[in-house]
Amino acid sequence: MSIKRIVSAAAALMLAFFSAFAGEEAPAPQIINISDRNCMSLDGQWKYLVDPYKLGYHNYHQVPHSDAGSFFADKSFDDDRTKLIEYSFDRAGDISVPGDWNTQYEKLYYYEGCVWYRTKFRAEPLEGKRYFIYFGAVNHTAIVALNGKRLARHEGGFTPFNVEVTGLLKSGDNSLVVLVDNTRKKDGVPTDNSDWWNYGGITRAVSLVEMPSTFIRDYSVLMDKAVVGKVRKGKPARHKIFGQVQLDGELVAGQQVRVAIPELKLVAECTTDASGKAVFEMLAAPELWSPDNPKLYKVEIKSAEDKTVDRIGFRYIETSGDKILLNGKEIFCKGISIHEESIGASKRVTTTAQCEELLNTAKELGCNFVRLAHYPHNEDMVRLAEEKGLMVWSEIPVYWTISWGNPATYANAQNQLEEMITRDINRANIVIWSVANETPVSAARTLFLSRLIARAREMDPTRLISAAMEKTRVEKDHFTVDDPLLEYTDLISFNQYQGWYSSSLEDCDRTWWTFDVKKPVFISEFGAGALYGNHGDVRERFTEEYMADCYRKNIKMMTERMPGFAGTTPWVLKDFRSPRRALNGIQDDFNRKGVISDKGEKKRAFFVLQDWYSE
Ligand code: GCB
Repeated sequence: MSIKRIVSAAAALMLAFFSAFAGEEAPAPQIINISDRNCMSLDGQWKYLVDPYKLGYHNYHQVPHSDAGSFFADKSFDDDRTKLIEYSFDRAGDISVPGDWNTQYEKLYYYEGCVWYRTKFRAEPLEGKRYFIYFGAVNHTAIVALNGKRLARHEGGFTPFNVEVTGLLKSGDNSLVVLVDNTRKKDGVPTDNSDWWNYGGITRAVSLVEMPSTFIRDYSVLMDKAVVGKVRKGKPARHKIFGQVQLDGELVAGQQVRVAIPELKLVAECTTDASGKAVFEMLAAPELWSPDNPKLYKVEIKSAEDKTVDRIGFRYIETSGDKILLNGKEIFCKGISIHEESIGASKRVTTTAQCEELLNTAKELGCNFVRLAHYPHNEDMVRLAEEKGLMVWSEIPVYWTISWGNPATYANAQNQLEEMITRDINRANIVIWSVANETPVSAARTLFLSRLIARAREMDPTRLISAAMEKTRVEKDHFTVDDPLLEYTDLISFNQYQGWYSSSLEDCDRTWWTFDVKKPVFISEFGAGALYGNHGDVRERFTEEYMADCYRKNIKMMTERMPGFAGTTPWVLKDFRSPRRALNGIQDDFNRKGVISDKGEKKRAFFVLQDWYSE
């Protein structure tokens, strides 16, 4: 082959490669408070095609297909049988959206890879309106196409995204195709190794959203902790309520925006800058949100063409020495960690009732706090927790051994952090953003995490920021946390499994702790495994007796020999599916550290924790 031909073949390949990525740019900026919008649900039975070799995406030499040549085109063998079309969504099986695929079909239980989803829906787009397809979450990457045109690619399995379809949405029938890929990747966030089920699919609700041409895309309404002016006896203290409103559409400086809290008789009138952002502040003495009084106010936000209403609570959270203060008063966080997996069927949560069931169990335990592990949970979960007076620790799946040196991995982690904070910045119950879980200490990792922390503080100056770190042995039974990340976090928060992983039950009785910095100590995990109904000697692993004793000993250790102990979220509310649990007859693909079983039965440890929390 001549040099010229090689060069032109390479150029053709490059062109094919890059043109395939046209239409796979990032989605439109996130629209918040979606439940208040004019939405048409696209949930229901979609068609699905399993595609482990990405046949519908690229050819046998792995050159990506054009839109027309790919499954995004939604053609069918039956359209014209003289043509070779080797797929048909119309002939494919049905799959529920939202839902994970693993628990819908036995053949997909362990499946990790690509699955194509297709739904057809009717629409009547109106002149002058803008349209978006909103996805609550798709695990892990999604490429979205409408009516044969590829539009956007989103990475991150637990945060929402929306794709603009204005102009493409047709009157009458529309075809929406999503290529979902849950392949685990070394450079991914999470990485290829974790301790939860890698549920694939369109796991949260999908809707078609109609917006005015210039609309309110996102906003924050936050309370500053500083008290303004003198506090008069018997009167609530005044604070600054501040925030910003971001418009989307035709942006010129000087657009009017109004933020009102009718119950407080408060109105802020402000105007946008050239980028469509308006900032405001007002003084107020609201009734404060707390676990005992989860008060929410109706907040109205108006622009020339748009209006949205939210329910927002006001509170302030801070630390003072080794104490956590909520609204200026010390609070002990009585928590539990929760995975987003339903009780009973043990699948990805898809309904409000399933969120209710998990949170009500936490309330029954006596909790005022939940750690929503190890990724952002669905919005219903956070909002319901807010109504029930449960404070929340919310985190991104930077878990164990991320590729710290890879800029793309960092960009992915930061994007997930930003999407989480954008969606939930107005939730009063979220008191901690956490950037990582049990990450091995190294210079590259601390730099990675400190950058995430700086970004979180920049987006939201009103919350505590932390990470679930790990313990360090000083000598024999004496432990501490020796982690350079402590310089950046508000808490000394860490997971410790005294009595389960690293030591015997008796060791708990001797373990003692000291810390070199004075910050609140938060035990983000402790626990032990037991199969519900498995009884035996207190020293026998996986019996309820062992687990209950481990809880008793840990509670004693933390309350008596851990200075600055300010809260805990034991691991974990419910037995959850994990591919790392291979002990048949006991684990059967479940991590058995739940204080309730996968079916919801209460283990003895549940009552130990409940008794302690009720003290
Ligand atoms: C941990 C992890 C959590 C695991 C748990 C366990 O430290 O943070 O994701 O599931 O231990 O059970 O091993």
